[in-house]
Amino acid sequence: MSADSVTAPSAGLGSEYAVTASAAYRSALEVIESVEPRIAAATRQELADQRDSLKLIASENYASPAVLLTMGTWFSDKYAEGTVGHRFYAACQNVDTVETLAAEHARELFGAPYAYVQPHSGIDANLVAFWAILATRIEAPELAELGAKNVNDLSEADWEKLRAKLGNQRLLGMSLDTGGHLTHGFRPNISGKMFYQRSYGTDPQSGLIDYDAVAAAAREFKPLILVAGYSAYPRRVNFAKMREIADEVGATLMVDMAHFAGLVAGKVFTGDEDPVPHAHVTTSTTHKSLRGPRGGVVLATEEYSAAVDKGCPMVLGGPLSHVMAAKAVAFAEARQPAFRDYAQNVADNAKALAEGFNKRGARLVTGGTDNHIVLLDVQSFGLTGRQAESALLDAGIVTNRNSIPNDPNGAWYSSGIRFGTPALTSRGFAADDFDRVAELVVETLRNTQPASGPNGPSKAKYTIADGTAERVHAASSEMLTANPLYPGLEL
Ligand code: DSN
Repeated sequence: MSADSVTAPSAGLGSEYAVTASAAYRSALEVIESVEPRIAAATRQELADQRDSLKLIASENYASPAVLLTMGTWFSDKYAEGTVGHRFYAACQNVDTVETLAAEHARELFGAPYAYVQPHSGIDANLVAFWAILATRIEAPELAELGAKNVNDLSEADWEKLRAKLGNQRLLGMSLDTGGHLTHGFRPNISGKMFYQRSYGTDPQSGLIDYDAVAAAAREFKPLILVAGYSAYPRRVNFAKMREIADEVGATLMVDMAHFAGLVAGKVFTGDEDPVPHAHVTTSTTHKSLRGPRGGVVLATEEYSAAVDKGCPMVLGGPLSHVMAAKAVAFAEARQPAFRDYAQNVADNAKALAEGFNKRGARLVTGGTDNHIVLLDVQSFGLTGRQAESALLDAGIVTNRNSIPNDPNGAWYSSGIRFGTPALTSRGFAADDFDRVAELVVETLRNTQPASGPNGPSKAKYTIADGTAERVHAASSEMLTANPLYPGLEL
C-alpha cells in the first residue's frame, strides 16, 4: 500500500485514520492470538476475503474503523436494563451518556420526535414496535376500562381476556415474494404467530405497489397495523399514501426502513418518500445502507414513545451498550455532509447497474430500480437463483438468491438474484464500475448451465464453462484493487 493511499480521501471509511487503526488492530489481534489463535486467524481471513470479493449483498456494507473500534470496549461488560435515568442496575452513568447521545443523534438525523436505540437487531426493533403498538392500542384502553394501573393489578380472568385480545389482532404487510420481510407477519417467524396476517402484493404487469389495491385490502381486512417497507423491492414507496390508507381504516402505520435507512438519512428519499414524518412508528437496522454497527433502532411519534421506551423489559434484555456507543458514532457520521454524497451515489450506482443489465438483455423485476436494490430474474439464463448464486460466488461475486413475484422455485431455490450497491459504493465504486459489474455478472451467468444430479435435473447443480470463473475473478480483482477496502489498513 503506498503512502498516498493512506491519506487519500476514502469513500467515508476513515482512511485518514488508517495508520492508527492498523496499530490498534495489530495489537488487538496479538492479544486475541495469545488466547485463541484460530479466532485471530479467522478475523484476519475475513478481512482478506471481504477485500477480495465483489460484495453485492443488498443488506451488507462496511462500517468505518471508528464504528468498528467503538464496539470493542468494556461497555460490553455492563448490565443496564431499563432506560436512561431509570435502570435496574447501579453504576449506569456512562451507559446513560451513551444511550442519550445515540438517541439524540438518531432524532436529529431522521427528524424524529423520539428514538429508541436499544434493539439488538431488525427483528428486535420490529418486536418492540409491534408490542408498543399493542400496548398503546389494546392494553392501555383495556386497563383503563378495568380501572387497573398495570397488568399486575388484573385478576387471573381479566388477564386471560386481555391476553386473548392481544393475540387476536390483524396485520397487513407486503407479501414475501414481492419483497416483504419475514418479520412482517409470516408464519415461520414469531410475528406470524402473534398476528392474523394478510399481505398485499404488487401489480402483476408493472411489478409496482398498487396503492388502490393496498387500500382495498385494508378496507376489507381492517388491520390494526399496516406495515410498509421491504427487503427486496427495487422501487420507492409513497409513505404519504400509505398513511392515508392507514388513517382511513384506523390502522397504525409502521414502516420498516431497515434496507433504505441510509437513503433516508442521506436525504435521497424526501417528502412523501421519507417514512419518518408519515409513520406512527418507524423501525430500522443500523448496519445496512446506514453503514453503522449491527443493530436496530425504533423511531416513534409522541403517541407511541412511552410504550416503545419499555422495549426492555417488554421484549429485550440488557442493552448492548458497546453497540449503542457505535450507533452514536455511526449516526454522527451519517449527519456529516459527506454521507449525503454517499447515499446519492448508492442510488445513482444502482441505476447504473440496472442499466448495465438492461442493455445486455437481462430481465429485471420492475425493469429497473430507484433505490439501492436491483432484482435480476435469472430464469432467462435457464438457472435457478441457487445455481446463479453459486456460480457467481465461484467467480468472486457475492450476492444472495431471492424470490421474485410468483416464483416457481419457492424461497429456497428461488428464481432471482438480489444485488445492492451500498457496500461497493463505500469502497468508492462509481457508475462505470457498476456497468462493468453488470457485464461480469452476465458473462458468468451466460457461461453457466444447469446440471443433473444422480436423480435427474437438479435445482442446485450447475456447470460453469472452463476459465469463466478465473477470467471474471481477475477482472473484478482489478476493480477491487483500484478501490481498496479500508485503504491503508495493514494487519
Ligand atoms: N437479512 C436481511 C436482508 O438480507 O435483507 C433482512 O433480514
